[in-house]
Amino acid sequence: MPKLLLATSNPGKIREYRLLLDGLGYLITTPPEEGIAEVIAESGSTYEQNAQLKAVVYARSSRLTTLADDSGLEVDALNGEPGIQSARFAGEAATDTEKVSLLLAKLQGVPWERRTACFKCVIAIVGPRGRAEICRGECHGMIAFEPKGKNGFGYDPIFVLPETGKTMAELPAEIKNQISHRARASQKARQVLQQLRI
Ligand code: ITT
Repeated sequence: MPKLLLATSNPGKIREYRLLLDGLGYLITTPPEEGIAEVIAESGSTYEQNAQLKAVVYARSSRLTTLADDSGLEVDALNGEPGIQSARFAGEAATDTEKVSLLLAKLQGVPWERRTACFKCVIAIVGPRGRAEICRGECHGMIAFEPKGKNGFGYDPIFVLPETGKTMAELPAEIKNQISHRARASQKARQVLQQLRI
């Protein structure tokens, strides 16, 4: 079975991709499993550039088909912040809880109807021929007034899906994996990965 390297150090993303890319005939592997420890400065100014940067660097050092994900949360009342800075929004070493607290503090006093937000996910896949394919997905929702739920990662405890009235962190992984920004981008990524095997 060919290997597919998930070029990420985020355990939440790895958990989700193991399910989202199941059954494609790839053996999913991670940088530590391949003995690779790249430190990449995400120097791009778009999700696309950062995803491509991560995929290309890891594909070069692993010589494997490689998938990278650059994602983020865009909050309308904050003019799209934290956006591509979502991971580093509260400083390099901040925990998910600290990031969530900072975001809630910035939204203090903002009423429900103005708390609209969107999760974005851009996947870059680099195959054996070195060409990068890009797949995008998004998911619209609202920012809660307080965190709820223990599932998922990152900003999931404060991202409410209006159609369910629940936060992403209150939903089981199977449901998040049907509706999330990453799920949507992955539907396209599955097609790309299938093509690369032919
Ligand atoms: P890699 O670059 O190693 O993949 P990262 O966490 O630094 O890991 P990003 O630069 O793409 O990845 O940052 C995305 C951040 O956006 C992530 O750290 C979360 O805080 C947030 N995020 C992305 N997808 C999310 C999701 O499905 N649920 C909650 N938060 C999410």
